[in-house]
Amino acid sequence: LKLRTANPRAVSVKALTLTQDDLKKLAADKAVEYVKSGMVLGLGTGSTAAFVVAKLGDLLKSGQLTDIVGIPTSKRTEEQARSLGIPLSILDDHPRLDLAIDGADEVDPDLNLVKGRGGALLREKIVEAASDKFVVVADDTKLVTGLGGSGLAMPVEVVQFCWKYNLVRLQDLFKEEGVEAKLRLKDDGKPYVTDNSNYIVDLYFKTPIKDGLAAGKEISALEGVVEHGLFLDMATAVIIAGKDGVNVKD
Ligand code: ABF
Repeated sequence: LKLRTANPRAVSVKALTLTQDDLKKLAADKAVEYVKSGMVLGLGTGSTAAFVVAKLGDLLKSGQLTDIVGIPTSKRTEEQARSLGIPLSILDDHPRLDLAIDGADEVDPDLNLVKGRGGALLREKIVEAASDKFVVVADDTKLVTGLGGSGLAMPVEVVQFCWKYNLVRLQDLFKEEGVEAKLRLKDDGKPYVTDNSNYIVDLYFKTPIKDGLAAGKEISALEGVVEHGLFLDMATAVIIAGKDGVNVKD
């Protein structure tokens, strides 16, 4: 892994007053430097990815970027990009993308990720797998030493028909790790429904996942599971903004 610091002094002086949103924006601005005119781009979901989409809109408006086409990873992102006049298309017309930029919930030292707390993991994983490069943008609160180690949710998208079956099986699968599995609910107490009309079962690990690859395979093997939030060996670069500056790991 290479670690580069982009102009750390300039950023760290300002960092004294930087909010988490400022850090997300710094990471987003750095990521947009990877974008060239004419590219087909995967547009991520979440508050950090939204800064990327906003910046792309600005660059298109000012004429600094031309001819880009975006493939959104969620209806939310599609709406934002459309409102900014970013030309959009679908994966069927562009099954191979040049670059995807997206946020993450957890980033480990080997650039493996947990994603999907924003509920868009299925389309994110497909679009990012279809991209030649996948750049992750995050503030430094997302760094973990082991995936699942933040104590927050590791999402699994499941079909509605068998959500309870999947919840019970997932809990059994990780019994030794003391996992708690919960159906994701909206504020009104009704199940959260993804853009693909599925439910999400969130897994809460008491300790970090020991073998992410094995865990991912076991989860995917359950009938009724559509996708899980472990994004292993997918990111080509991670841009992390923190009080010490903006670091690019690739
Ligand atoms: C998407 O947005 C998701 O994969 C992840 O769950 C979430 C991160 O959101 P935020 O940038 O708002 O923290 O990238």
